[in-house]
Amino acid sequence: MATINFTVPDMACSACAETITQAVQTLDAAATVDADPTSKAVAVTTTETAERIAAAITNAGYTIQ
Ligand SMILES: [Cu+2]
Repeated sequence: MATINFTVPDMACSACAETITQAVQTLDAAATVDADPTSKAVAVTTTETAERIAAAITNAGYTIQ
């Protein structure tokens, strides 16, 4: 498994972090997601590709920087 790091500037609060976590875990139920609204950092440990994780986050309504 690889850890993929994203920056999501419009992740404003813990609810946003939870939404992003759920979106990623809908794609990969085994993924570990560390989403921090303060630093805007999302670290995903997954067997999925970065492209598919990015699409899940984007489809949840967030923009990746
Ligand atoms: Cu929020």
